[in-house]
Amino acid sequence: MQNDEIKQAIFRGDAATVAEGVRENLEAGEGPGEILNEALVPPMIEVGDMYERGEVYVPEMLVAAHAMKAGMEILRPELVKAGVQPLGKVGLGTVQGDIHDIGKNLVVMMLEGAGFEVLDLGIDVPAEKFIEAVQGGIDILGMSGLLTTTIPAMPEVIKALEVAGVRNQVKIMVGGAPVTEAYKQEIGADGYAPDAASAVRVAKELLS
Ligand code: B1M
Repeated sequence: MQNDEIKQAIFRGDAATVAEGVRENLEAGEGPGEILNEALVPPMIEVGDMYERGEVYVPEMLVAAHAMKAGMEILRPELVKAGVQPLGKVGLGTVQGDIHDIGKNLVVMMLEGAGFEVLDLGIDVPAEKFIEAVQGGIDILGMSGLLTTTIPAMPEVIKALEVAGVRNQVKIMVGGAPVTEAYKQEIGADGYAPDAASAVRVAKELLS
């Protein structure tokens, strides 16, 4: 299947066609890294850019990310087999006491779409689980929080990482509606992103 056909399927959220295209191109002998970088990543970058320019909204981005994910599910084992290195590994979860995950899931999908490996830690994540993720070897730790009452868990996790002696092993990115650039600075995180598209840009900057 032509990359442009896969791209159009991602734009309209047609998961079945994206999956079929990836399968077909693998069977035709195309490399999994090539499919990732030439068929799946560019449309997701384009959707992210369109979102940042205000040309599409969260639902369009969600629909595109879901379709891309269908392709990723087929591609992931092939990428592992072929030893294709991800851009970096991100561990991401919603902080303790907080069960909002729509935005966090979107960030996960956009990061995957950009070529990051993502360990989704889920919701209501205690500090210990964030520490374990860092000890397991990730490049970026992402914390999402939607409640003014739960985002104080973010500096607590950062303190817990310091106590565990692993703070310097990882970059920390924070986000969620009540989080701001000023809050990121106040708590000593390394990056803040206001939305899923900019989370990809910030993650790349943190690793550059
Ligand atoms: Co809740 N809720 N909610 N809720 N909820 C809000 C957040 C609230 C603003 C509604 C309101 O009062 N107007 C309010 C918070 C007020 C505050 O703290 N200032 C609120 C409240 C109070 C509550 C409860 C306490 C209500 C109650 O029970 N009394 C309760 C708390 C439960 C808990 O967490 N312990 C609660 C429950 C729920 C539901 C379960 C019903 C449901 C969540 C379902 C789910 O997530 N699976 C829910 C929802 C849906 C919302 C609203 C309506 C929508 C949130 C959302 O999904 N937005 C919300 C009101 C609103 O925003 N209009 C509200 C869409 C999503 C794509 O955006 O999550 O901001 P967002 O994510 C963005 C960015 O923030 C950023 O990128 C994302 C994509 O662009 N981003 C990151 C997010 N994480 C990031 C991480 C990054 C980088 C960027 O790096 C790591």
